[in-house]
Amino acid sequence: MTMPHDDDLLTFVTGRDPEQTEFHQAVGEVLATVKPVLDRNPAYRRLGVLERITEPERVIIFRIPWMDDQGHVRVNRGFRVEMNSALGPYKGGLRFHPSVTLSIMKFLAFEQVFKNALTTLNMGGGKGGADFDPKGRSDEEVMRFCQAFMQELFRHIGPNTDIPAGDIGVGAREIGFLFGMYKKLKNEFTGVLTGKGLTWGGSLIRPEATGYGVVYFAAEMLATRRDSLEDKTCLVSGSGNVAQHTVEKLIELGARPVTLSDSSGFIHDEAGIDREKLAFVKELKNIRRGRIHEYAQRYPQATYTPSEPGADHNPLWTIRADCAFPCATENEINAKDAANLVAGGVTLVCEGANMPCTPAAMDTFLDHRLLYAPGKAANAGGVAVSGLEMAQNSMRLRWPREEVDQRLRHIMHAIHRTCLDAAAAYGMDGNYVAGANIAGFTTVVEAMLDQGLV
Ligand code: NDP
Ligand code: 2IT
Repeated sequence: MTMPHDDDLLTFVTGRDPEQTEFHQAVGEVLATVKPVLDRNPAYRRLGVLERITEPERVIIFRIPWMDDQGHVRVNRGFRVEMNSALGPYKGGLRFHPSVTLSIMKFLAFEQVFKNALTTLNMGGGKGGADFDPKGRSDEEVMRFCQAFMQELFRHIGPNTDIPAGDIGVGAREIGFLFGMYKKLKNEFTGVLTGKGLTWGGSLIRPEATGYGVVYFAAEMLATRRDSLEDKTCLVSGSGNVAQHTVEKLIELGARPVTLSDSSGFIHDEAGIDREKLAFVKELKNIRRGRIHEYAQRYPQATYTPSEPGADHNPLWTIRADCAFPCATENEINAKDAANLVAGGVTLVCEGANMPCTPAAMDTFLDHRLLYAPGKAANAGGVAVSGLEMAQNSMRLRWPREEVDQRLRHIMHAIHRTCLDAAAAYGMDGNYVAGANIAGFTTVVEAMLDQGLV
């Protein structure tokens, strides 16, 4: 097949898999910013790097049959997209959510390749998951599902091949069940998954790492304007792993987080979510697996607004604030939400989720010269500490909390610097989107070219 010129590459990628809209969105965003890199390096076009980098090295799709508590057979679809191994074994999370499709898996795996490159650790990019909905399922059902999922996945992964972790719907409980089945099938106790329990190979700070890293990145951005998070009113969406630890670090740094959400709606607590209220949220979400509206019952000064399916904007993003941290899911901020954020006084948007802003929302933030950090830079702390978990597993020892946290801080500081330097090198000072894409892309491409046409 003749390969298209890079101007036509997006058309080619789109035409090949017309239904994969999320994947096209992620590819389109990277292609739009790396053009100057291709112009400066003519060999990149000659060697077909764009064609190679947008095609997964391998995709595995499999059937997951399992039995529910009523004895009914259920069948879900499982995925693992092994996108790029130029920098190391495939690395990236598993998502269990009914919205999971090949398009979602490919967009997440594509983003992961550049994110992992930014950490400077030796990790390639991958992503996986299933269209399984854990909501309302018993622990026993979740266990049987995880075991059935691993009964196929185990033959494709390994500590030097592909190391999955958590993402939406996959936390400590699921990683435990997945690890148990992997260990049994392989008769091996190895660091094949990250996010493990502390007594069986997990790293301190891994549960906190994504959210903490997001806030460290935001603090770095503010420091460029001689500002800090102290007394800043912050909007946070989501109420899972990333949102909880974003709120935790915001509180520690003197900011005032005032919102949290789930797919049913959001709470607004003008007085601020403090440590005690956050402890309530953690118990509600991680142990009782309840809904966020309960927050407003427990703390009646807070308001609860149910989400309106099909609405053209989310009222969460109309609340007056200084900073916004979208930490739920992709495309949760559209152009109208972005305009509302700007009108409401927000000057910093730091993405905890992967691709939470639509391309039009992104343009709004860049046009208004907000401090705007894309997820592949700002939420890289999670996978970075996964990399540190792998290092500790290889050494068969465990670093203290302070050491892991210090390394995380250092990595986030370095990613921030890398983004600014890469953007400046191409005359796009202060554009973190361009900086993250250019720096990640260049690192991966150089490694691919070193390794020949494979
Ligand atoms: P969790 O499953 O712990 O929490 C997800 C949260 O987002 C829940 O509050 C959930 O609400 C909400 N949510 C999920 N899907 C939707 C939806 N379609 N509409 C509205 N709300 C939704 O996941 P994480 O906190 O781990 O992940 C959140 C984001 O962060 C994702 O984009 C993920 O890819 C990204 N991320 C995660 C990392 C990690 O280490 N965990 C690392 C880097 C990025 P509900 O309960 O109603 O579904
Ligand atoms: O999107 C992500 O970076 C994650 N879900 C974490 C991946 C990992 O391997 O820790």
